[in-house]
Amino acid sequence: MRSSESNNIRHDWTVKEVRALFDQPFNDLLFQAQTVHRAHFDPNEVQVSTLLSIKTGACPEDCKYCPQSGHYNTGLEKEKLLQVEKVLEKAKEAKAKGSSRFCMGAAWKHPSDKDMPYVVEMVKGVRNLGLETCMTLGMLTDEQAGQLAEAGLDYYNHNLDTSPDFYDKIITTRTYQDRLDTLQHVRDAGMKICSGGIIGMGEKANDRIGLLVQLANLPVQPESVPINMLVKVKGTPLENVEDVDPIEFIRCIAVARILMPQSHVRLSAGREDMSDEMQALAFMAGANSIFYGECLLTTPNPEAHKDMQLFKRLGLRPEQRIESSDDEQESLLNKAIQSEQNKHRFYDATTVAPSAAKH
Ligand code: SAM
Ligand code: DTB
Ligand code: SF4
Repeated sequence: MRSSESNNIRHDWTVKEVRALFDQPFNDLLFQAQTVHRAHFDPNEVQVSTLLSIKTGACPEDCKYCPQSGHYNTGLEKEKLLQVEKVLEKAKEAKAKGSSRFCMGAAWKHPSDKDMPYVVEMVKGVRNLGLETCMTLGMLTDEQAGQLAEAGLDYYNHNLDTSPDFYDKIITTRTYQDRLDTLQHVRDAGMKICSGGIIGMGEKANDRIGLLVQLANLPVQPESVPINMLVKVKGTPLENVEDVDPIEFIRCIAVARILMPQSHVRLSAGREDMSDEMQALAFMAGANSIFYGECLLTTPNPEAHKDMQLFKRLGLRPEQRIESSDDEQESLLNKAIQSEQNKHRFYDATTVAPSAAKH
C-alpha cells in the first residue's frame, strides 16, 4: 500500500458529495468503486487477519451493540487477561492457518497501567512469530500509545462506530471526541490506524454518510477500515433492531473504497449472516480484508474451510505481508485453499451418488 499522504487523497469530503456517491445507480457506484480499487490494489488479493479476545466481558462501557458490556446480560462467560503464553499459542495457530495479522482485543474502557507490561509482552511475542500485530484495548493516553509503538505494535484498532449525530443513541460512557483523541495519540506514536464502524444499528443513511465522511477526513486516513455489519446479540439493547438492507451495506463498502482509495477496507463482523453472493459483491465493491477463523471476539465467524472454498470459487488470494521476505504465509493458506477444495470435491463424489452405490 502506498502512503496515504499522496496527492489523490482528499480530506475535504462534504456530506452532499458523499450522498451523491451513495445515490448513484448501483451499477455505476460499483463500477466507480472497482475502478478506484484496481488503481490501488490487486483486485484479487485479500488481507487475512485473525482475532483473539485477550480479556473478555464485564466492560464498564455501555455500547448498545456489544455482548461484552457489563451493562447488559448476554450470558457471556467473563475471562481475565489471558496469559502471554496462551496468546502466543493462539497466534501460532493463526499463523499456521495462514493469517498474516493477529488482532488482540480487550473489553476495557482503557488499559490500566498494571496491564501494560503484559500487553507489551504479547506484542513483542506475536511480532517475533513473524505476524503483523494489531490491538484494540479501548482509549489510550499518549504514553500508552508510545509504549505500544515501542513494543512494535503495527496497528491500533479504535472505531468511530457511527456518525457524530447518532453516536449518543449508542454509547453514553465515552464521547466521540474521546475516540478522536485516542486516534490522534495512536498517530502521534507512529502506529497505523484501523478505524471503521458498524452498519445496521438502526442508523439512517445520513449517519452512514456521516461516519464515512469522518473517517475519510481524518488528518491521515486510516490504513485499515473495518466495516462491521451488526451482529445482533440477545440481551443487548440492539438485539431486535431491523436488518440492514444488504444492498445498502454493499453501497457503504463501495463508498468507503472511493473515499479512502489506499486503505484496506475490511468486510468485518457479520459475515456469518451474509451469503457467498453478498460477500462476493462486497469484494467487488472494494473490500480487501477479512477476519479469518471461527470466532470473532465472542461471536461466530464463518468456518475456515468455508472461507477457503469461497476464496477458491472467487479466485481470490491471501495478501502477503509487504515486509515479509519469504512467501511462507501465502503458500500456507494457498495450499490449504487447494486441499480444502480437493477434499470437498471428494466428498461430493461420494455423497451425491448414493443410489449409484446401491447397484
Ligand atoms: N473495548 C475496545 C473498544 O471498544 O474500543 C475494543 C474491543 S470492541 C469489541 C471493538 C469493536 O468491535 C467496537 O468498536 C465495535 O465497532 C465492534 N463490535 C462490537 N460488538 C459488535 C457487534 N455486536 N457487531 C458488530 N461489531 C461489533
Ligand atoms: C472491528 O471493527 N471488528 C472486530 C474488531 N474490530 C475488534 C470486532 C467484532 C466484534 C463482534 C462481536 C464479538 O465477536 O464480540
Ligand atoms: Fe467495551 Fe469495547 Fe464492547 Fe464497548 S465495544 S462495551 S468498549 S468491549
